[in-house]
Amino acid sequence: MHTDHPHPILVADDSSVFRKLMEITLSPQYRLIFAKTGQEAVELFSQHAPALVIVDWIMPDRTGIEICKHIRSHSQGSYTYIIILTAKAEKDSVVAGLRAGADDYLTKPFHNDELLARVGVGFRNIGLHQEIAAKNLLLEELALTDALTGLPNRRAIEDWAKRQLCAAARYRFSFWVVAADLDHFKTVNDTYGHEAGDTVLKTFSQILKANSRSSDICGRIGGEEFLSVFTHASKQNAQLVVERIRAALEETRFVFDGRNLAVTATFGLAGVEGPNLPPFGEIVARADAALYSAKRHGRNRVEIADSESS
Ligand code: GH3
Ligand code: MG
Ligand code: MG
Repeated sequence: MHTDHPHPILVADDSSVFRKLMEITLSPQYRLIFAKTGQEAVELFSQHAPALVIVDWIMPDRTGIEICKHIRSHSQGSYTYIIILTAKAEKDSVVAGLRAGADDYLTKPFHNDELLARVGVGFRNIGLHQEIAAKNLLLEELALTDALTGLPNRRAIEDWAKRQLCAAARYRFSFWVVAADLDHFKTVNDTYGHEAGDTVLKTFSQILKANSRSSDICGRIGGEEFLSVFTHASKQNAQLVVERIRAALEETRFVFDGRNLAVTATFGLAGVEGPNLPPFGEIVARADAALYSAKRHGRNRVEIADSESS
């Protein structure tokens, strides 16, 4: 019975005798695919993305070095463990093979149990590579996510926005930055406690998310400050969306300590459009200036920065 390896082992050898010997030893435990030539090995590699490749050092059309190099330069995301097979213990080819990217080698004629043991080591290595890749992915996600709300954090927004801003300049679509800040939020914390404050932050996050397109981004950049970016929107539409968000929060009733509470937020908007766009930080600064002007004018409102390049 095959063990549950999702990816097969690719065995590349021009000798039918060695292919048969490999099959006898490995097929009870592993799923195998066979290549008779170097060219076939390269093709099967890209078709099947094998986790482990056992490759004969000398084949008529390609050398083991070429195949190792090919595999290393065409890796499809996951690590491929390569074992080379050399006819005798030719130290030179072993060294060259390891240099070209092989992980291990076996000398022909091989010992069945040694082959099995080395393949086992290979899969152990592959398992470790997969664990590291999964952890890296998770860490990357965590590094870009605000833990309280699950929204993208400042770094994630900046990364995304900088790329989008280049596209906006090139394809001339509009780019809007919305800065939002909850009003008198310190009072919410002071009166009802930090947990109540956190509930408000989470609810506001949901409102932001529900009112932005999946092609846009909204995130929490710190404390009770949020930043969103809308693209492909007219001034009117951008204003409409933000007004809808403002109203949705205002209409939400929170119940803390048996008391009804309404929370509001203030918004600043800044938009650009055209072939020459200012850096992202500059647009954020303009949105912030509009936000603070709106705070001064009474809070719970939306103000738009004077347009420059639109
Ligand atoms: P303004 O209307 O001028 O914006 O007043 P404000 O009270 O909202 O602004 P201020 O910046 O003085 O206070 C922000 C408060 O946000 C202070 C802090 O208690 C609270 N805060 C920041 N981060 C968090 C958090 O993660 N959770 C909770 N519950 N509160 C937070
Ligand atoms: Mg505030
Ligand atoms: Mg603040």
